[in-house]
Amino acid sequence: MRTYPFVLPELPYAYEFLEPVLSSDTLHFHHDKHMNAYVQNLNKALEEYPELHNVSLCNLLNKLDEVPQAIQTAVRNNGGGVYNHELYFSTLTNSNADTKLSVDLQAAIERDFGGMDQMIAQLKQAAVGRFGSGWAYIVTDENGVLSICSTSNQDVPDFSKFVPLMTVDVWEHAYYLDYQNRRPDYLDAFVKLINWEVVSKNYEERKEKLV
Ligand code: MN3
Repeated sequence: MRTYPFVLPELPYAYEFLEPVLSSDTLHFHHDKHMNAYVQNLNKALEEYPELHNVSLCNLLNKLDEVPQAIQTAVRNNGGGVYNHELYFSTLTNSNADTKLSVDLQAAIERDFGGMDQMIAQLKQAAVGRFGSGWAYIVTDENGVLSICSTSNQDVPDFSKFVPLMTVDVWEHAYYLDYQNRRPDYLDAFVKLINWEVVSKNYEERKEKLV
């Protein structure tokens, strides 16, 4: 469980590793500037509140009403930014990697969506349909039932009910350098980057991740 002071995690691969889908320039700006700003601003918000220094990020986000009013918005926006970006970067790999789904996750995808193509279509639909900035996710509940959801800005799903397995960032900073305003083109390319081994591991560990 990560707690204050939060640190910017290293990318789990080189900045060029996601090319040609996402450029090294995009990764540098996205990780080193955008994500780093969320980490620094979250720490700044929590600095004067020692009683929150041993509360995990997921617990902070899931119990925002227990966070002092003065920093609720800062924790919501910047804490969500830290959580969402960490999940986003951690579930990507090179488009040639050909990672494999676990048997359990594959069975759940068949059962809950009718197959991989249908699940990806729903994920893209949620991501394209999100007005303005936000996120789309594949989530599981405690029993392993899968669904698609989306949030706006840096909000996160309800961690007491859902464990996000992966997420796609539809803020323009995630794709503008490479795809300009063409969000659907970004999404068509982005889904080739999903690291299904990591997604499968997140699925297996769902019970430990629920808040
Ligand atoms: Mn982003």
